[in-house]
Amino acid sequence: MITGATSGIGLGCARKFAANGDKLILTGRNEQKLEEIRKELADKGTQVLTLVFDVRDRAKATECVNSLPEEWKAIDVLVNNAGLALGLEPEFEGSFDDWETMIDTNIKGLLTMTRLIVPGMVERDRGQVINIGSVAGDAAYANGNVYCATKSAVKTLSDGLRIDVAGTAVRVTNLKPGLVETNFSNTRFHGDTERAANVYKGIKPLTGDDIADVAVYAANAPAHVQIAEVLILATHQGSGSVIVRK
Ligand code: NDP
Ligand code: 8X3
Repeated sequence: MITGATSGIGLGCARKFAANGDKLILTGRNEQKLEEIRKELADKGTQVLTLVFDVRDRAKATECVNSLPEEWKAIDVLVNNAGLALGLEPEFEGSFDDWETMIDTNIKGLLTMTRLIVPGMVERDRGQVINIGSVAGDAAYANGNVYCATKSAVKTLSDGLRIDVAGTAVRVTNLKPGLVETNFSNTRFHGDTERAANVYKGIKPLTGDDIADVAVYAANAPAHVQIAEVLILATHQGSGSVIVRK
C-alpha cells in the first residue's frame, strides 16, 4: 500500500514495486490520476487496487481500509508517503493554515495509516513500514521550521514504532530524501512554478525513482535485516541547507 501514489516519490514507488512483481494498493486524492496509473500498471500485468481518500480524513481512511476485499487485506508493505510542505517563511511569519495542513497530513495522516495497517502486520508477524521522512527532519534549515518539525516527528514516530514492534518480524524504515524533483516545490510555493523550478537549478536533483529503488531494497532485504534509516542526498548536496550549484 502506497499513500499519495499519484505523483513524485509515491508514483516512483508504485512503478518500482510493480516492476518487482508486487500487487499494489494505491491511495490518493485524485481519482482520475489514480485510475490512469492503475491502467498503466495493469497493462504491464500488475494487479492494482485504488482507494480514494485524503489521509487527513480518518473516518474515510478507516472506511476504505475496512472495505478492502478479503484477498487484499493482508498488506505486507506500507509506504507512508503522502505529505507536503507549504510555505518557506520565518517561523514568526508563517501561515496558521499551512502549518495545520502540514501537521495534519505529515504527522497525523501518517499516524492514522500506521494505526490502521500495522495491527494486521503484527498479527501476521510479517510486514514492512516505510515512512518517507526527510533530510529536513535531521536539522532545521532557514524558513523550514514547521515542515522540518513534521519530518523530525516522522523520525521519532519511526523510531517509536520500531521499538514497539521489535518483538515481531515487522520492520520499520525511515527514508530521508534530500532534493527530489517532484511536484513538491510547486505545492510548497502555492503554484509559483518559476520559484519551484529555481529550487532545482544548477544541480542534478534526485528523482522519485531514485528514492523508490531504496524503498524496494529495504522491503526485500533478508528477513533478519532491518534497514532502519537511510539518508539519500543529491551528489552536490552536502546537507539539507548546503547545495552547490554549477
Ligand atoms: P509530490 O507533491 O510530487 O507528491 C505528494 C503526494 O502526496 C501526492 O500524491 C499528493 O496528492 C499526496 N498528498 C498530499 N497531501 C495528501 C493528503 N492529505 N491525502 C492524500 N494524499 C496527499 O511530492 P513528493 O513526491 O516529493 O512528496 C512525497 C513525500 O516525500 C512527502 O511526504 C514529502 O514530504 C517527502 N519528501 C519530498 C522531498 C522532495 O524533495 N521532493 C524530499 C524529502 C521528503 P495530491 O496530488 O492530491 O496533492
Ligand atoms: C524535502 C527536502 O530539503 O526541501 O523534504 O526539505 S527539503
